[in-house]
Amino acid sequence: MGLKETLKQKIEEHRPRTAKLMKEHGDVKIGEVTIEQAIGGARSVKCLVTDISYLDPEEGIRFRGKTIDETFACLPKVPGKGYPSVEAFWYFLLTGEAPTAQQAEEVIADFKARSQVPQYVIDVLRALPRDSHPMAMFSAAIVAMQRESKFSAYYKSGKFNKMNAWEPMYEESTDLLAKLPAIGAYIYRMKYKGDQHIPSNPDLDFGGNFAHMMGVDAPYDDVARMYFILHSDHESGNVSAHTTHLVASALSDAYYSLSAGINGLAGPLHGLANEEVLRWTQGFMEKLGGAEPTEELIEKALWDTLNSGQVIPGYGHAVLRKTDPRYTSQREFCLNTEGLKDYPLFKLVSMIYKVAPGVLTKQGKAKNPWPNVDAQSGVIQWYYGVTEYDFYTVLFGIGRAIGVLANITWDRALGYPIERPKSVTTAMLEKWAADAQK
Ligand code: CMX
Repeated sequence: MGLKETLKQKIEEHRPRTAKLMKEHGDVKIGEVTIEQAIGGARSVKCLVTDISYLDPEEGIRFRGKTIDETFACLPKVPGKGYPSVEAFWYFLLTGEAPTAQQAEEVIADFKARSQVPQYVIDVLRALPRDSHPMAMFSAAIVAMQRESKFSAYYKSGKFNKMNAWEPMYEESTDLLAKLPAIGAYIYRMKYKGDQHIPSNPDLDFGGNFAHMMGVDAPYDDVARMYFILHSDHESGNVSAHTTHLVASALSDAYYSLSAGINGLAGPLHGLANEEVLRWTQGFMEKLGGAEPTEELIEKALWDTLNSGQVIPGYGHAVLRKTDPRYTSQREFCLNTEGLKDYPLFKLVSMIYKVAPGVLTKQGKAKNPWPNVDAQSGVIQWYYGVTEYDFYTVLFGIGRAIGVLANITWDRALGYPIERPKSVTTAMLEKWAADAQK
């Protein structure tokens, strides 16, 4: 059975579970909200539902119930390569089932058929000032394609049926995802490689073609596959996933929704942290002026950053309370790759890993002093020659699109309503606080 038929079957099996919970158990309480949570960014408030990934504070992410290693192990690898295709992973995230090699090949063929980027998107990118941030370009390219929306066309068709709305959402999510490698690579080469472009190679999968269009040799294709899969999903409460879900809840289409999510990813406390990590390390190296980095010098630089009121990029997390397994997975890749394990930037990042948790613990503010995904990802990019670090969050965005687009397809499948939490006033909080003291 192909992806869409399998997805349809999974949706039909799942719908009665959601319907039963709503009808028979809708009033069961799963948590309470404190004043701290209301003011403090809804930390730990359980009010989103997804089965696509789950983030345990101690263990880290599981995709469809599987750890990162289990996920990589269960999916068919691209022939002759070390990692599965993004297309196989898309199948897995959508259905919860690992595809066979044949099913993965079918998805790869389907993506290829949808991957042509319209010329007007290129025109939009070229019309933007060349010093625009790559994330602004990426977001603009995505929203520019809104006129292609199959979901919006279906909504306006006069035959809109909530039960079938997942189909056009699935279709346009696949359309959109399949185009992202070419858009990302176009931005990269327009901005940093003298506007010299490399045409897409129709024989390659998502990650392979991305590496090819970027102009970076193997094993960068495997790096791209690993990177996109690792960054795909981190349950639903993070800014990019939540924003995409929120915008889609108004029955906005995938183009509007993903573009909004990408804008959230562009914040320095979220995806832009991977750029900030490189900015921090490069600034540190410059100040050293050729001297060898030592743990003492790193410790001083970290304190300087904290004392200047800034955060240490790549460290801390709103949910995680241990080292992010996405960090560990990339670290292991470095340790297992000849050349990378002795690479000075990797050694520096490893040294920061030794020092930063102690500094943050001593400062006593961050609830989690351990590194997140962003602390490590730039090292690998830099090693393979992608040193333009203001581009790094676009890479994150291509990966994140896989997870959030799978999620909004399921949002439509399960008929999730428009999101609309309730706000209260400060005076109300003060009254409830006073009442609680009586
Ligand atoms: N450096 C310095 N201070 C930090 C810190 C860090 N890395 N992490 C947390 N803190 C501070 C917070 O700013 C907060 O300070 P105030 O009380 O003055 O506001 C305090 O510690 C408590 O914060 P927290 O509850 O531990 O963390 P939050 O849930 O509020 O924030 C996060 C989480 C990720 C935004 C924060 O850890 C941070 O700013 N980290 C650095 C940026 C970063 O790496 N972001 C990427 C996260 C992963 C991703 O989304 O891509």
